Amino acid sequence: PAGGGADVCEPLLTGEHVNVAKISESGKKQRKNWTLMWSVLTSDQLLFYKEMQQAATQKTGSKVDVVPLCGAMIEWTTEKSSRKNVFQITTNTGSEYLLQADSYSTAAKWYDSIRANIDSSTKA
Ligand code: I3P
Repeated sequence: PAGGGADVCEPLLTGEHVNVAKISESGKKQRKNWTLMWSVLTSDQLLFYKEMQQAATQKTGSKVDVVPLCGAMIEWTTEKSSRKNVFQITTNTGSEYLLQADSYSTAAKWYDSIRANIDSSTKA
C-alpha cells in the first residue's frame, strides 16, 4: 500500500539480539557500556532497539540508535575489547560502535551483511 510512512526500508536481515557498545559519538569518546540490543539491518541503516516488540510496532522514539551506513567503515578488532568476535563500525560522522556475538557465525553473518550494505549504499 502507498504511504508506508517513515520506515519503508525493508529489513534485509531479520532482527536479532547483538551486543553493542557505542564507544564514540561524533568523534567524542564515550564510556564503553555493552548492551544487548535488538538489531535490525536495512539497506542503508543499522537500527538498535531495546526490545524486539519495539521494532515490530515501530513506535515513535522506540529506536535507541540509528547507524547510517553510507560512507561508514567496518573492521574486525581484537584490540578494542577483551571479548571475542568483535567488529567496529565507524560512521561518516565519526561515531564508533562495537558489535559482538558469542557465536562466530552470528557475528560473521552480521559483519558480512553490514559490509555489503555499506558497499551498496556508498557511492564509489
Ligand atoms: C568496562 C567494562 C567493559 C570492558 C571495558 C571496561 O568497565 O568492563 O566490559 O570492555 O574494558 O573498561 P566499566 O564497566 O567499569 O566501564 P570489554 O568487555 O569489551 O573488554 P576496556 O576499558 O578495556 O575497553
